[in-house]
Amino acid sequence: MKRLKILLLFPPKTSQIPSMYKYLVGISDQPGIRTSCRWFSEMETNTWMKCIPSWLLLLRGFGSTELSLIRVQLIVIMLIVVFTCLASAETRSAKSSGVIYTGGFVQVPGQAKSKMIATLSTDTDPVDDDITPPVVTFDLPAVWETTCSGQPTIHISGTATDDTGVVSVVWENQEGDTGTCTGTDSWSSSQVILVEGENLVCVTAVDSAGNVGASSVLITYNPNGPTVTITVPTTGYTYTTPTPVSSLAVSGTASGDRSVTQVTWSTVKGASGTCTGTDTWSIASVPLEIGNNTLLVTATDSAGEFGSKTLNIIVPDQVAPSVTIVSPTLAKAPLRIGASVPVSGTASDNTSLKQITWATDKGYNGTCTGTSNWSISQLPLEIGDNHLTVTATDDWDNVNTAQLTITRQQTTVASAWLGLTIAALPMVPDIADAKEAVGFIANSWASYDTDLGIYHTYPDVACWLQPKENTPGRGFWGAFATGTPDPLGYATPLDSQVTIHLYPGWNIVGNPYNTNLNWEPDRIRVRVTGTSVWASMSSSSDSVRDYAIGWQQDASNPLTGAYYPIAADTSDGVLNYMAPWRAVWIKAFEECDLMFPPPGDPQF
Ligand SMILES: [Ca+2]
Ligand SMILES: [Ca+2]
Repeated sequence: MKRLKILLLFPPKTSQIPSMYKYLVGISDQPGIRTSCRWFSEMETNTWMKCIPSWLLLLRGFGSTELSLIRVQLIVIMLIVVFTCLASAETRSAKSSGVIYTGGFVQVPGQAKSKMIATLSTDTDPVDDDITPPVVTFDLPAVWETTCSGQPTIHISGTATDDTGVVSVVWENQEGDTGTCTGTDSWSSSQVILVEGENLVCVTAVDSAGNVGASSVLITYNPNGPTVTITVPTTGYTYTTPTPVSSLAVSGTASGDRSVTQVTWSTVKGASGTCTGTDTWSIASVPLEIGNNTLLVTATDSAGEFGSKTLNIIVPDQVAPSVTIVSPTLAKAPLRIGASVPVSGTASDNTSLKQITWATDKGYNGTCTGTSNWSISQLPLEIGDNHLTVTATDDWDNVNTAQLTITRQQTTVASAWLGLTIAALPMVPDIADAKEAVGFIANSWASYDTDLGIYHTYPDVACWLQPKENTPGRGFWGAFATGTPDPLGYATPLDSQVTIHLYPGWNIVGNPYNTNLNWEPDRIRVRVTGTSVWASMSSSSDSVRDYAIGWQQDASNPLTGAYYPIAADTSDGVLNYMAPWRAVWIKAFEECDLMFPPPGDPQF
């Protein structure tokens, strides 16, 4: 696996195109944030590049004849990428035919020191899909532009993160000095060499796929300035407070060839002030926030020369995040039908959330999509209780959890929905599109419109499961292959009342509940439209017949079958209950509402 990287840039500080120059090349996938940069020398200009504006210089040659053809091809693409980026002031990254394009503007803080822009790289290993470079950040120096004095070396440190893992981290300055940093995810080096004046120091991280990410800092080195040391709370580079305090006392010394006239301080959180004392100075109270409060102490001498020292003061976050499961609700969780359920919720933290993960006692687990608003697209469920634990983790690895028990109900769809069926869904389905929800053969799905006396056949939306809330109680003709799907949704609570509207004539009425429903005309209620009085079906013979007609598939040929009666009386061939997932014909003589006794409400 070999990667060939081509990098573009704006020349720093000059509009001239030199034949030899050192250039900072930067790459970004987010406007305003450098994710990569690198120094190059031996920049070449070629005659056919003259069409490019003089302020935009190009790429280094490969110096390898076998690559010349690739070079020409890529240069053409490169120009398109560059000008696209210039025109849109945005960045983008794409991969096509083994070529990775990344482009965009990067405004380096503190004027036009260097602005950088776009990169292409060839990916000779099409199997490798990692095109994400590591992201490098500095902890020290914590600000992009800083100063230092004393010894001509500086300590730098920071982090490098990557989706597949960082392999190595190196630093390099514009003089060509380079060194390997200690560590990868957390890296540091105490031996970065400085020259008097401005030093652009670049740290480059490489991931296992060869993607390069980098970041830089600009350090102004003044060898004549006073040397500042920090002695309290530590002489090291980093101090982590034992508890989340809001302020800290800091003190140290300053000395040089001339007398020190003033020592000032500032933090990256925006606090600043003048220290008490000079040769030995102190700050009574540096205000702190959770996170890194890098402190910069600067001493000025009688000649106006200055020197500085930084200390990372880290205040730990010890507050756990909060996490809540919003859907399913506690009321719906015991009612789930089907092999999975979408889950969603919220989380929050006093600093920031790293990730939300989930696991069930059935052995399933994963990472949620999102953090403050998180979701699990489909949580796998097994029949019975599924204990779900959702865990929120903040950037400091504090955790908190939320639990919910989701019960997947036993269903008998497979037997009820074999072959030709008068089907019912005792549930509010997740999906209104009947085909998507129940998966019948071809377009073999229809509802009967008693009022109009016609069938509505799929894809007519009149036979869809909408409004979804009105699905319990409806009935449909459907034809199913063996191995019918389990529709996803929430069952009707067994103690809830379902009102079913009937029109004069034969109506297809579904069992609204996921259980057998005894046919009890004394308890089944009827209310004539326009009135408010419910009467028993037994005493409503002018409104509705007190029996129903069901359909039973032929076991040997389920695409055929025969009608059978459902009534209170259990004489020959009569069934006295409605099975779940089935619907029946019921004849009304006038427009009325029907209500079955809820199986979970014996008082009904
Ligand atoms: Ca990567
Ligand atoms: Ca926290």
